[in-house]
Amino acid sequence: MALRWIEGFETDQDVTDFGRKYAAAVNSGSWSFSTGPKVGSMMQAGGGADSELRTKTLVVTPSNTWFTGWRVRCSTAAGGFTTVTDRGGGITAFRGVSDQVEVRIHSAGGGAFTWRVYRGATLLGESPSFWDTDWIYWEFKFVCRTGTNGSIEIKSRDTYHGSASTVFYSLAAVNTANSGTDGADTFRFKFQFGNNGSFDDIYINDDSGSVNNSYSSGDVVIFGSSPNGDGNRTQWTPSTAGPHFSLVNDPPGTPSDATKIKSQTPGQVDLFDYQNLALVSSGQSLLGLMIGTTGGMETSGSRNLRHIVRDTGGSEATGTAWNWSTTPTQHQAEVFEQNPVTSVPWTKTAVDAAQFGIELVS
Ligand SMILES: [Ca+2]
Ligand SMILES: [Ca+2]
Ligand SMILES: [Ca+2]
Repeated sequence: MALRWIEGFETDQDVTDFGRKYAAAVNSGSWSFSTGPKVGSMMQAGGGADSELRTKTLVVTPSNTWFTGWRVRCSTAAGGFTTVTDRGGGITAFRGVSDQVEVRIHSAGGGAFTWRVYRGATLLGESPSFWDTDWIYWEFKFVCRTGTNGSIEIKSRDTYHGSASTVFYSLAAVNTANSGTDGADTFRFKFQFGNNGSFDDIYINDDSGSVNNSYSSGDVVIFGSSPNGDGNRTQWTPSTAGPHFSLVNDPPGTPSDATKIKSQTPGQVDLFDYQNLALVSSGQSLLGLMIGTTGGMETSGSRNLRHIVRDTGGSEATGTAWNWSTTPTQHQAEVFEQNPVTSVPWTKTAVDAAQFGIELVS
């Protein structure tokens, strides 16, 4: 597996949601959400302070080579980039809690921007200027290594700055491992743009596995979907009698932990229908899918749970079991790069018809 994370800012939008989903979710810059450039919602950074999302550990063993995509718009609206300064917005690769290398948006003045590459406080290099008053889909290759073994490569997916076949900026033979050890396992997305930076459609791949092991090569769109119907089985106990799905499809930005389903009977399954995918055409292949479940122990004890995927034909597959042993509400995310029932790439047709849910294993 090589697809490690996706974020489209649709199903989660407040600091409580993000605090469960991410290792760190800092909203000192007052982020907000509005209609996205492609589908669903986007994040807008506000204020002058840093906001950030830092992923949980994405891999057990750090990988040297990573690919990330990020849709960014740096509006030049009033109050924007009139001074030449690093704005602190960018992507940082970490090994554990140690930062390795950062790619940071820099306001170059006159409405122009550059990407600056930092190892700690050391400026390693700076890209050519770009003009980002409309959305640009950027992709980054991080090779996090010591000595002269590290590199950074940046591609742009717009007409003016590049394409899938061209490199916008390349920095080779540099030390990109500030910790002194090769590898990264965590990424931080930082947002600090006054009221003028907007963001969407993040993916993170490493170079392992047979798919999603390089750039995703394009204008990647992340679609967020919530349960919109009860599926094949509703064996868990609802907090309020009636449909189960409406207890667990809490609106983004206003999570309600009081509405929920619960179980203490191993083997019980709840499955849900989900909103169909927008934008993509029928039969179109998808890069991957990530399921997220929010929950925890109601009082005490410990339980093993796993995600369950039910294909349109009625066959089912299960994900990797995890354990919850504490009462604070947590978030468990799991990537299914391909349909686990058929072991072929997901299509819109298959995702739209599939059901996803949760099993109390033991
Ligand atoms: Ca979005
Ligand atoms: Ca709820
Ligand atoms: Ca559906």
